[in-house]
Amino acid sequence: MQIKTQTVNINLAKAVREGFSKSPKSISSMFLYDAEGDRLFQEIMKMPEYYLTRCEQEIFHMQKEEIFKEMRAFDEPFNLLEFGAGDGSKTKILLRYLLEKGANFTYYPVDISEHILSELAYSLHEEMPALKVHPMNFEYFDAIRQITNLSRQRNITLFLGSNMGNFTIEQGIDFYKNFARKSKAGDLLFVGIDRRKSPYVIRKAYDDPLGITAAFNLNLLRRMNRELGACFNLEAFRHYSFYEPVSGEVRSYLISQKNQQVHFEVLETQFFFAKDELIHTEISKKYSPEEITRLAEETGYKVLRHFTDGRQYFLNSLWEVK
Ligand code: AVI
Repeated sequence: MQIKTQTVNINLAKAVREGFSKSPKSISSMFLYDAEGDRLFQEIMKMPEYYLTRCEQEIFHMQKEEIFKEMRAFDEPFNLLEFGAGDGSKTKILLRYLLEKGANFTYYPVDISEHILSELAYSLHEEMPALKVHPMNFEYFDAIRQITNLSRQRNITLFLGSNMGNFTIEQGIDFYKNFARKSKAGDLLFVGIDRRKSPYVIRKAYDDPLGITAAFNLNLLRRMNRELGACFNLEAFRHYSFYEPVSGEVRSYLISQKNQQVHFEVLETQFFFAKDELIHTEISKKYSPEEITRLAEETGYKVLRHFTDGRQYFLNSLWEVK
């Protein structure tokens, strides 16, 4: 198979070499988001079982006035950063309101997907031509390094959609501490968090009957076929996810359905997958409000306020850098 060098993803190659040499095999969930992964995630957000997006939208629609009052968003100019901006479907509710009310700010959406970021920039230009936008195509930790290059105005940073749930506890602590260190006193962080709730509700959100989540997970293999010249047969793996209510983690895996050897042309190597062997692909952690407050305080922030939806499924928490 002929692989064009420009399509070879060095980070993915490194992640595969490391992650597939461990037991159990694993790969970071950030590689779920190629163009097809972005599209499938947008489908997931529309699924009736995936309550997260609608709960957060409800919070924004119902409480935007209160949120921005608490942020003091109309007092002085500020930088509005967003980690993992995605298609901006929820953020647009906030951006529209800020523009309507005359807030003075520049929007910096950060995303690892170049594709989704350029779509977002285009749609914002069409829908809100007055908005000042500077897209930043970085991984989260690289983006943090860029933050000191922004103007000295106050930073208000959004980290919505339960994106932080995809961190392990250690990664989350590392991320928030790092971010607090780079921030100025008084900078704000507004995080969207999926709350602990009935395990039945959570389990369904990650294993829908139409198999959209399964397709999203399996797309990782298709991506490796395309970008690393791998020869995965997608039929020979199955999506498996479960919610563990004590840790509050949904864990997602791909499970090999038979003994199989998969060759990676670009890596000039092959990996063996035994029947029923797992590849761990994602953690989606759920938090209680107490866990959130503890996490904020341990990592250099003071919680100003929690905002929640009518069913108390989701929570947006506003933190100030100490
Ligand atoms: C992007 N992230 C917050 C989603 C989540 O809920 O963990 C990704 C996802 N994975 C399966 N369904 C949705």
